[in-house]
Amino acid sequence: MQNFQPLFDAIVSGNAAEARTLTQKYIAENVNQELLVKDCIIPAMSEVGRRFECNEYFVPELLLANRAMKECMKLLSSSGPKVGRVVIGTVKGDLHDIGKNLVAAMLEGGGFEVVDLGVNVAPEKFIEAVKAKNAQIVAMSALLTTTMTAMQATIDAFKQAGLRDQVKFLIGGAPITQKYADEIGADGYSDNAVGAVSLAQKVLSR
Ligand code: B12
Repeated sequence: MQNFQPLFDAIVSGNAAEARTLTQKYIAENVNQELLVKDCIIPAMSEVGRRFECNEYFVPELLLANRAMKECMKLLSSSGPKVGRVVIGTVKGDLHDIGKNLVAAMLEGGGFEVVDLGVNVAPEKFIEAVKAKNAQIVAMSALLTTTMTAMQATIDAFKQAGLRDQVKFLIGGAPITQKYADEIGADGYSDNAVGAVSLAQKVLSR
C-alpha cells in the first residue's frame, strides 16, 4: 500500500508547497485518489482539528493547514464524475469560514460539485444559487449564537419561495446541535467536516 505519511505531515504542518508537490507525485503514480482523500487528507485535517481542540494549535496553524489541504483538493477535485451539487455558505451576519471551508473541501473530495457562496450569505442568495445551479443540497454554517437563527430564516425563505421540497438542508458550526437541527426542520447535522460527506450522501439517497 502507498505510504501517504509525507503528505499527511505536509498538511498537518501547513506546508502548502510540499503538499502540492506530493499530491502531483501521487497523481503521476496513479494512486487511487479516493484512498488518498480517505486515508490521508481527511485524517490529516482530523489531526489538525484534534490539535486545535487541545490547544496545541491555534488559528494561524489551522489556516495554514486549511490552505495546504486546499492545494491538494484543487488538484484532485477536477477529475471524476460528480455525485451531487451542493450550495454552501456561512449564514447572514456571520464571518467565520474556517469550518465551512473544511466542509466544502471535504465535500469536493467526496465527489460533490460545491458552489461556495462565502460568508455573510443572505437567504435570497442561497435561493438564487440553488435556482441557478440546480443544487440538491444547501449546506449552512454558523459560529455565533446570534447568527444561528439565520438558518431558520433561510429555510423559511425557501418555504415561501415554494422550493423547500427541492433541496435538503445540512447545518453545522460550533453552537449547532442535532436538537436545533430538528427544531428548525433541517435534514441533517454533523459536528465535523468528515461527517458532512456521509451526511450529504445519506440525504441524497433518501
Ligand atoms: C477563528 C475565530 C474567529 C475569526 C474568524 C476567522 C475566519 N476566517 O473564520 C475572527 C477573528 C474573524 C472572529 C470574529 C468574531 N468572533 Co469568533 N471565533 C473564532 C474561533 C476562535 C475559532 C472558530 C473556528 O474556526 N474553529 C475551527 C473550525 C474548524 O471549527 P468549526 O467552525 O466549528 O467547524 C467544524 C464543525 O463545526 C463543522 N461545521 C462547520 N460548519 C459546518 C456546516 C455544515 C453543513 C456541517 C455539516 C458541519 C459544519 O465542521 C467543521 C470542521 O470539522 C471561535 C472559538 C471556537 N473555539 O469555536 C470564536 C467564536 C466562534 N467567535 C466568537 C465571537 C463572539 C466573535 C466576534 C463577535 C468577536 C467580536 N467581538 O468581534 C466576531 C464575529 C464576527 C462575525 N460577524 O462573524 C465566539 C462566539 C460566541 C457565541 N456563542 O456566539 C467564539 C465561540 C469565541 C468565544 N468563545 O467567545 N472569530
